[in-house]
Order: sequence, then structure tokens, then C-alpha cells
Amino acid sequence: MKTEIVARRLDAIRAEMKKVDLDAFIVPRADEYLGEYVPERNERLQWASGFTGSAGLVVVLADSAAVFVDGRYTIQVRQQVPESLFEFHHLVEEPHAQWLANTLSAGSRVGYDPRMHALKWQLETKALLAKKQIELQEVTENPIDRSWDDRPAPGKAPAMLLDEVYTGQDSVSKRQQIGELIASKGADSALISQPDSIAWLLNIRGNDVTHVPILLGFSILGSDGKMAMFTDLDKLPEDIDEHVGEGVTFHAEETVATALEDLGKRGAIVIADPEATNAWCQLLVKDSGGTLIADSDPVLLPKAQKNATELAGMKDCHINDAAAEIRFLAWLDKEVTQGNLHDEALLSDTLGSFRLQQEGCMGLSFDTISAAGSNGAMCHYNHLNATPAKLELNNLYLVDSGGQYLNGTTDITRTVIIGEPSADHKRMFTLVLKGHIALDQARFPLGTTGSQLDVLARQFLWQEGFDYDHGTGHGVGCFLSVHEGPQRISKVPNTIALKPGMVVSNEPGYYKEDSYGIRCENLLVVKTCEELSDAETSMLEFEALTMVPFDLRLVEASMLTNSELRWLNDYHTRVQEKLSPLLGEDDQVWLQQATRSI
Ligand SMILES: [Mn+2]
Repeated sequence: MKTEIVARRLDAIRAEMKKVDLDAFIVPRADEYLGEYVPERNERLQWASGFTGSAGLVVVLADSAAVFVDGRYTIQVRQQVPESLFEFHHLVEEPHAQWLANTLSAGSRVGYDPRMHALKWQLETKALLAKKQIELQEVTENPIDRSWDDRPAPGKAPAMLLDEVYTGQDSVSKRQQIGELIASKGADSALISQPDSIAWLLNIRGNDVTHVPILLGFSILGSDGKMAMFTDLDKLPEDIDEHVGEGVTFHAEETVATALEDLGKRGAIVIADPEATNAWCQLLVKDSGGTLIADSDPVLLPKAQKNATELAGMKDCHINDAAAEIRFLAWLDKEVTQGNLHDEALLSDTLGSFRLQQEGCMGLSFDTISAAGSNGAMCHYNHLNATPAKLELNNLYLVDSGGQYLNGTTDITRTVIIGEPSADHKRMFTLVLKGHIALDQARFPLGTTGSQLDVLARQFLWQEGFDYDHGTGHGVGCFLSVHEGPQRISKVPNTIALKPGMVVSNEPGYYKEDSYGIRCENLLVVKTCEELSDAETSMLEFEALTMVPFDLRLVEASMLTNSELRWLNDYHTRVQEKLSPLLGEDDQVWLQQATRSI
């Protein structure tokens, strides 16, 4: 963005700050729903700075400003945000609250919009600043909203009612189930503010942000299963009441404040997630007399454990999705053979178009990572941030992509060789693949968490002195968010045990700076291990949902054990059997050799 435009916007924010006597104002990437994606209308951070990344924060002071981003965006932020107007800081290593405490003098007033921050952030930041006699002051009107003249209007895309054919459980019984959980914690109700939790509870989907089919809004769920939903009523289809069944009332979103205050006035005991629900909602309840129980969103765990209908849908959509991915990989091989080294954008668009042609595909589940050669070394590379690079002969191409289907959500990464692989390519790819296989084959007792299993995927890399700087697996929703909690497979300690029906990704990788990136990602579902008839305790295992071959040209067979070779050959046999009938003749021939036994 032009420096003059950003300068003018900062001036406008400062003028608003002056009116309410603020020395600083904090602008996070978030909006009031605190989700991963925000609609264009709520891209306040971008408006104030020009920065388009998915995480970051700006602090505006009276005569300077600072932008905080993490390691993914250190290059991008310098390309997008004017250096003459902003200082650059690291989001994690130089936390903004500490920076404010060090920068401002005692008696300063720091403004924040309580809608845009979690309660946990509010409590921690307030305490930290108070140590330096700095006051964290909430604003009632966001200075950006007051200054943003051409702010996009709210979206009006209608919500969609998702049939029980896809959800497997009606809204009444879901609300009853969560209501009982709320009662068991001694609460009267819970604030359900995460739009994917709301979508799951009501069996609805929306079109308010890219990549996640959610309807934005807030809700209050009672221990009796009754739910009040606050959203844009214009988006609701006529037959919504019939669809959700008894016990749901719909209200205009503006009335949520009154409803939260009423809860407080009644002295209600309310479960609210300090990290997931904004400070504004929670403080309205508390300050009007209610009691907050800090606990995670009660929908998370039941939503994570997919029921039989959802699992059948997830399996089916992964077969459809694999057909698109295989068609793409076959096309890519042919193009490279013909000497066509396409650029990352054309490759991403081609894969996207194949995917969108699949039955039931409603869109992509995230921005495709299409990374040629050294770009693959950046885990969150986006070819749209700069000129898309062309495929590099005798180097790797990494493509991480996924789709939203009526019956499920997919996420797959494949790494393929363009031309001839080096010994180093094969060695590192095989170490990553061995980790992928080890995690896929794991058996573990009930109660095991993802962080206990994480090492299985890293062990072979560690053994030879390598690692990767990201988690091994995240939960995945069913026609919902591709990144879903509460379980994950990561070095970061996590207390959530893996349970049957949970879907997680298995995505170890290896990244060689300025050279290439490797990632092998399948989605897995957790299930009871039936094979062990003499098991002394209840054992769980994984089943792969993703059905796409790994590039055998990158496999150094001599590094695989017999059991790993058998896994790879068995997996490829399954891929061949399931996918061949869905492909055209040429793609069948390609798949035949791509899944050959080694
Ligand atoms: Mn993933």
C-alpha cells in the first residue's frame, strides 16, 4: 500500500485516540469472532498498516507505530508495511505488551477494543501494564471503524441447512448432549462464540469467510439444550426453525449485549472459554452480576469425535479429492516431460480447478501452498505474495492443498521431483516418509495424547541430526475448519487424549533453507484397534483417509525396513484399487506405475 495512504490512516487513528485521551491503541488481526479467517470488512490490521498476513498486531502511538509479526512473515511485512512509519518487531520474541511496558511512561493510557481480544489476553495485558502504572483502557467505539470511510458492507450470503444425511445427528440431540455437559460442570449456560461450534450445533453452514463454511454470530446455550443465536437474520433460510428443531431462538446480532447483561442480572453461572471468546462478551456477563467459569468450549470434544455418518462422508470425500490430486500429479508429470516448467500459480490454479470439478466440492479448505524448489523451504509460502516462481528442473515441488465438500474436509501435501532427484533429495524424503509411516502404523492405549506420539514422526530425522519447525498433526473438521482442536500431534504439550472418530493430519517434513522443502501429509482417523485379540488394554490405531501415491522416484528403498516397504506397497495397492475406477484411461496408466510395488 502507498505510504501516504497508510500515513493518512494512522493520522486518523491518532485523531480518534486524542479524543479519548489515549497514548496508544492496539490493533490485532482478529475480529470479534476471534477465528482464523476474518471477512474483508474486518481486516482492520491490513487497513491500518498494509500487512496481509494471517497473524500479527499493530500498536499505534502518538507519533510512532510498531508492527509485530512472527517468523513466517518477517520478509513479507517489510514488503508491505512502510518502513518510514513503522518499527518492526517479532510477535513472539518481543511481545507487544512487554514492548508497551518498556516504551511508555507511567500514567500512560493504552486503548484496546475488547471485542477484538480474548479475555485471557485482556487479563494478562492489564496485569503486565499495571506493574508499570500503565492503564489498559477499553474503547467503546473502535477508532478504525470511525475512520474507515469505504469499509466493505457486511456480507449477505445466505446460510445453508446441512442435512442429517451429512451430519448424522440432529440439532436437538446435539444441544441436549452439550447441555448435559454444561450441567455437569455446575453451570446454567455456556457462551458458544466459535462459529464452527455454532455451525455444528445447529447443522448449518455459512459463507461469511473464505475457506471455512461458517455463519458468523454468537450464541448462548443453556444446560436444558435451549439456544439463543445472534446473527444477521437476513441470512437465515425460511425453514430454519423446522431444520434446527425445538428450543432455538434467533435474534439480531446487535441484541447480544442485552442478552449477555440479562444473563448476568439473573446471576447465571456461565461457561466461557478465556482464549476463544472475546473479552467484551465475557465482561458483559461478569460486570452485570454473572459468574464466569473459565473452561474450554464444550462443543470442541464432541465435534472432534466424528460420528459414523461423518466418518463415512470423510472417507468418501477423500476418494473424490484423491481423484483430483492424482489427475493433477499425472498432468504435472506429462507437462514436465514435455519441457513445460509451469509457474506456481498456474499449477495451483490447475489443481484447484480439478478439485472444484469433483462432486460435492464447495471450495478450497485453505490457500494452496504451491512451492517450487527453494520456496518449499518456507512452510507457509504463498505464491501470491510475490511473482510466482517456475518449476526448477532436478528440484522438488511441494503442494499442500485441500477441499471443502458437503460430506467432509480434506488436506493433503505431496512432494514430487521435477526431473531427476539427487541422493540428498532421496535421503531426506525417505527419512520424512519413514516418520510418516511410523505414525500411521502406531498403536496406542486409550488416554494417549498427540504430544506423546509426535516423536514417532520425528525419530528418523532426529537420529540423523534433523528436525522440522512445525507440529506433526492438527485436527480437521467435517465440512468445517481444516484446523480444528482440541487434539493435536505436536512437541507442544497437549493434554487431550486421542479418541475414536478424531481426524488428525500426519505431516512430518524437512526444510533445507534456500534449497527445497519436503512434506508428506495424509489425514488419519483414530479408531479402535480390532486386530489385537489378546490386548490387555483398549488399544487405538489410525486409518488413513487420504488415498494418493507418494512419489516413488524419491524413495530410497534401501533405507526402508521390510515392514515399511510392506506398508508402502499395501498403501499403494489400496490407492490403486480405490482410485483407478474413477480415472480416465491415461490417468489409470499413470496411477499403475505410480503405485507399482517396490
Ligand atoms: Mn495440514
